[in-house]
Amino acid sequence: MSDLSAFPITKKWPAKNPDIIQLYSLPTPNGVKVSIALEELGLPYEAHRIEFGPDGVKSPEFISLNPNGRIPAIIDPNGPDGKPIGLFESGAILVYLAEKTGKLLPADAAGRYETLCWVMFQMAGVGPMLGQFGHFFKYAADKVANNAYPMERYRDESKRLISVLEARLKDRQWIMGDEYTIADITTFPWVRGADIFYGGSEALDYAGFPSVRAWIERCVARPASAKGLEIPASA
Ligand SMILES: N[C@@H](CCC(=O)N[C@@H](CS)C(=O)NCC(=O)O)C(=O)O
Repeated sequence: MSDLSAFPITKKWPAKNPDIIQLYSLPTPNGVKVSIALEELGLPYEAHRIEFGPDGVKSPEFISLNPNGRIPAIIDPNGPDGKPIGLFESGAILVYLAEKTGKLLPADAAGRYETLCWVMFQMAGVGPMLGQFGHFFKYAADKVANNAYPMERYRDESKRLISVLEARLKDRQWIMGDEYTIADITTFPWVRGADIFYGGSEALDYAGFPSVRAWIERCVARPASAKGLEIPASA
């Protein structure tokens, strides 16, 4: 049996089966990237639901695994050289899981780097911009009632980024063509989430992005991806 005692997070959220991947997450657009990848890969894992706030993501035990205090994070008891490894940042976790299994990332070097370009495009652009849009559009709308500029700035940049995706997906099934990859897994939960969580599809003009909408439907129609969207479930 694997010994995870070097990871203080396992004291607060004990592993029932320390021999399988431990996922610390919530079903948010960043969190579900990892549960979707784990489901698509068919890897055994144990999901721990970590709430926002001082008893969850900001607790010393969680911070010991991710100094940034944000889900998702994982421990893989069978990491490089067979030793346990802890990881945070959804993009890094997806690359790790893809490389560990040789799946969800094209085998040829050029395809692999092209996929990573789109993963970075999401990590640095789509996620942060749509997140800020949602903040001003939904959660802090009362704080900017007299100043539309913050919402408009992030709305317009979000629309521009989605138009980049629209062009990419016009004649492709998935971001990388015929292969479903970590580029799709990192991106679709955010574009879908701006509608589901923020009610932003009209403000972001989703009607004008038919290829993106059809791609989201294809992603959600994959049973493993649909399942990952709900994990970790509430208690
Ligand atoms: N760049 C990080 C972002 C993670 C992130 O922002 N997670 C949010 C949930 S979607 C979170 O944990 N927020 C908690 C907080 O802000 O206190 C990643 O992709 O893993």
